[in-house]
Amino acid sequence: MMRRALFHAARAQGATAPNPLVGAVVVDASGVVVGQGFHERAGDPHAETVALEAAGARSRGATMYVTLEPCCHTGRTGPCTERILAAGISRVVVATLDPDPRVSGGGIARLRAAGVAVDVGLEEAAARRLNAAFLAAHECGRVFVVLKAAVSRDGRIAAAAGERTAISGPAAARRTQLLRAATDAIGVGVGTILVDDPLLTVRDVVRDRPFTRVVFDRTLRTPETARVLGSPHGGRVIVVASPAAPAARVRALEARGAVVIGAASLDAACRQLLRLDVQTLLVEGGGRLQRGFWEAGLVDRLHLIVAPAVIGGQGVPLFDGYPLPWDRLSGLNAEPCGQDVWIEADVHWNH
Ligand code: AOF
Ligand code: ZN
Repeated sequence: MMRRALFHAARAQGATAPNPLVGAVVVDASGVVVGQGFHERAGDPHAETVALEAAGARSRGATMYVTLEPCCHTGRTGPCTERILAAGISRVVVATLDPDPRVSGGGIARLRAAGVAVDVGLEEAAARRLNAAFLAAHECGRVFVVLKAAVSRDGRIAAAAGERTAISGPAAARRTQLLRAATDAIGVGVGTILVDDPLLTVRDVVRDRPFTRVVFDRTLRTPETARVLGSPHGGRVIVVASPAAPAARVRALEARGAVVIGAASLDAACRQLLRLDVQTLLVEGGGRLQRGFWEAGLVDRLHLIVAPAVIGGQGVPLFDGYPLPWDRLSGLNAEPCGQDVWIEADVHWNH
């Protein structure tokens, strides 16, 4: 039943930020599912409410399986704990606690105080993985970093520094768009802006939340004519500069509509981005920025696309030669993607 609740929660993937993905299933005493539902987007009813409404009077005496601790606060919607009590649910099984300071154990305490049996921890690892970005926001105070890189079979990301090299195929390009659509922002280094002049937009997939493009550009070398600045329909542009960046350049980029922030380190930038409502950042390139994120221990999830091509020893190595810390990866999954292999893994830094 909890796996079923997780399945429902995942149906809103990419649509709920900054709110979590939540699913709920209501089961009566004879084991029949009488209601189920999920949270569709921030501001919409919570999963518990959706499932209870579907169950109606059959909630009385039933058990609710829910992927996140029910809330006990009045935010955009009322507290789920009170709805659960009003519906007469007698037992609640929760996958994981809600780190939101407005809840944080309070939901479970409220239900128990009212006589409801509560169990916590069923399928907890899967629930935490599903809401990794939401949890990182509340538990670490920074954006969740997803790094995507495409490499040749011999581990090169380009034929030469500063040269655009097509490595992965069309199936991977499509899947990259889906990945972009599920994140809040895409990040690239200024080198990529200077070499590729990309738009950094989400294309050919459905996305109804605003997108953010982030350029990491310490000394503000981004040209005012960069295509990313001339495409406001693609979402706002945040330029992350060093606090010492020249004020004239800051003004010039602001005049082109960019939000320029000063950050002394990538870690500081990740904290500031969260305050600007970016919960998930997809770092796509280039090699130097990717290496910077690895070295700073800031990568939370890795997507590595391995293409059949061989580039040779003169090519630019993945992560600028920084060794891939295999011992920090878990939940490794590899599957064919057109001509390529798409590898996904979680990264653990123990900090
Ligand atoms: C959700 N969906 O199904 C559940 C949530 O923005 P609000 O006012 O709706 O409140 C969001 C908080 O509610 C969120 O941080 C989490 O603590 C709690 N539970 N949120 O968006 C849901 N169950
Ligand atoms: Zn709620």
